[in-house]
Amino acid sequence: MTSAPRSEAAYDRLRLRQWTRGDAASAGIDRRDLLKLVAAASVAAPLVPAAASPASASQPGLPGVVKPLPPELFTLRGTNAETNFAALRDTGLLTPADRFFVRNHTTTPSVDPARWTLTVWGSGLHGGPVDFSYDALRALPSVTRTAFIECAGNGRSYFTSQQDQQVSGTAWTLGAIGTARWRGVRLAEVLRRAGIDRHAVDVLPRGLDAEVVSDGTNLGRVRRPLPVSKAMDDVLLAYEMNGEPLPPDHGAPVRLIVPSWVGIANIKWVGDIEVSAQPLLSPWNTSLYRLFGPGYPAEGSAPLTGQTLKSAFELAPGASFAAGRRHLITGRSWSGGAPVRSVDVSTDGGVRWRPARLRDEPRTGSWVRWTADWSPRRTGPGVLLARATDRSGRVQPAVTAHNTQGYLFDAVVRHAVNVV
Ligand SMILES: Nc1nc2c(c(=O)[nH]1)N[C@H]1C(S)=C(S)[C@@H](COP(=O)(O)O)O[C@H]1N2
Ligand SMILES: [Mo]
Repeated sequence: MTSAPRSEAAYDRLRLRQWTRGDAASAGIDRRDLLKLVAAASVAAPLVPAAASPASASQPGLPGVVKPLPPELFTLRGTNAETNFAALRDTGLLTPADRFFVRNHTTTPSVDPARWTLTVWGSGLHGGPVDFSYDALRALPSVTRTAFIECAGNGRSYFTSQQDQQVSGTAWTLGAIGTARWRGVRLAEVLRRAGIDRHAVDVLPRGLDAEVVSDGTNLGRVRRPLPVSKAMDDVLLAYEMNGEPLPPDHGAPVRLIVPSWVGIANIKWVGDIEVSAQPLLSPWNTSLYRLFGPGYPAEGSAPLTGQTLKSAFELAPGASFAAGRRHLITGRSWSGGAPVRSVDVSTDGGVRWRPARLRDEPRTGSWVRWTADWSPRRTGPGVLLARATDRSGRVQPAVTAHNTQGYLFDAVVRHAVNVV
């Protein structure tokens, strides 16, 4: 990973300065609308509650999502479906596509690969636009890698339930993450074939899903610029997930995989990629996916890049355990910064901690499964905690600093259980 958050911050100051002077482009949205959105981002609105969806009773799914979303596997939240962590207990390292969370700004589009083309265009190319058909893309050298995708707002609801703070956005618990094995073409390969110029600074992939209208403002199609350094590094244009063609809800026929970065970078249903010699802005790197609030500048932090550090038990909320028996408790930990080094577990509400047993070789951009034994003696309510440390030395804190949109929650989550 070449672009440390610090260089992204410096680069972003340049991007914003150029934008103020009118040298940076915010195509697809009016400048004044974008400024208004940035101003509004520093105020938190209430969380979107879980959908009390009448559809889920008769037909387990969401109108905008193709795959079934049975309640034992998913919790529906607006247009999105959160994976129930308890449903991962019998899965391996990889999350099967039928259990992978779905985050849709609008609805899953139906894209015919035979008629699909990827258009690469913009001022950062030597020549004019270059089109790649699905077959042409599949004929290029392929690479395979295991990577998690995690929404920047994963864990957001704990700002409210654990820290008593107001944040806006989807009220995820910890299930807005999944890990899969992706196969595709390196974005760098495609950009080189399209004739990327050394003056290129930003790469803007855009989805083929519907335009997003938020509070009456049309934000345009989902798109978020990547600095050229990241785009040329480890990003994939993926067409396979766990050995199968990409499913519709996860971006068929082709999506971006941006390892270790916030979920929004992984643009689904990509239709075109602008390569620009000028810095680019979109709502998804200005008013969204930055940290806003008292501790941050008015225009927010630099755009979010790497994910943070988290742990989750593969248990339902309030899960029951029989007293006087030995139980195997399981969970997973992950970090966008470095491989997980160790995980500690507490079964007494955080007084004593002991190491969990790691079941996987920790790797960058993936998660590790872990286990611990627990023999509860006394009946009644209890709290389980898991705290990960990564190889950069980062440890999950007790509290996450507040930001209005509830991004990057990394504090230790208190998982309520019942001993019976
Ligand atoms: N085109 C498009 N790409 C998108 C989105 C979207 O709504 N449209 N959602 C983004 C967000 S916020 C996340 S967290 C991930 C979720 O990927 P998944 O639905 O495959 O789990 O996709 C990202 N890519
Ligand atoms: Mo997301």
